[in-house]
Order: sequence, then structure tokens, then C-alpha cells
Amino acid sequence: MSEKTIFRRIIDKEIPADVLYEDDVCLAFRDISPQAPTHVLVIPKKEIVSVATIADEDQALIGHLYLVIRNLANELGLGNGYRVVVNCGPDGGQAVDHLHFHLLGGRQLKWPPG
Ligand code: DGP
Repeated sequence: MSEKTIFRRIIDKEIPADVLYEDDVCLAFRDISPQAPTHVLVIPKKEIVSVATIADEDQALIGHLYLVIRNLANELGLGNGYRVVVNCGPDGGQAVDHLHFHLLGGRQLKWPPG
């Protein structure tokens, strides 16, 4: 069996994280290396490697993750705007092979990304 990703270990409470929200299907916690004053990761508990391997049956789950992101953004005071980023694969800069949505805010974000 392949080794657990760091995010699977966070889901399984094997390593600590600053968790902001949790339900049956997802978890949200602060990024260990924040790139903005607010930088939260929202992840499904289901084993999904990346956007590239989302299954048709995951449609409701992905929609749910966006509602969680919307709620967190409101709770965290990001009324002036924020960015949701999903890196996919090596060219996309994905470092952890467990699907995750970055919620970034609290400063003016630049465009385009590098
Ligand atoms: P990505 O490059 O899109 O795969 O982003 C992975 C993010 O995960 C990166 O911003 C740093 C974050 N990260 C890596 N390891 C840990 C960890 O152990 N705890 C937390 N909270 N975040 C982590």
C-alpha cells in the first residue's frame, strides 16, 4: 500500500493542524506556510489525488467544498475578496497528492500567478 499523504495524516489526527472546520466529508485547516494573511486549505476526506482524478460521482462533494469555502471566507472576514486556487500535477505546482483548495485572502493578490 502506498504511504499516507501528509493531508491523510492530518485527517486521521496523526499530526496536528489548526482546524477551522470539519464535517463528515471535508476538513479545513490553516496552511503551514501561509502566502497571505489568511491561507486555509479545504480538503475532501475522500482519497482524491487531484482535479485530474475527480470522478463524476464526486460532483456533489466538490460543490460542497465550495460552499464550505464560501462560508469560511465570510467567517474569516474576507468580504473584500479572496482567491481559491487548486494546483494540479507537476506543472501546476501541486506538492501534496491529495486534492486541496487554497483559500487566500487578507491582502491584494496579484495576477497573473507565476
Ligand atoms: P500545493 O503546492 O498546492 O500542493 O500546496 C500544498 C500546501 O500544503 C502548501 O501550501 C503547504 C501546505 N502544507 C504542507 N504540509 C503541511 C502540513 O503538514 N500542515 C499544513 N497545515 N499545511 C501543510
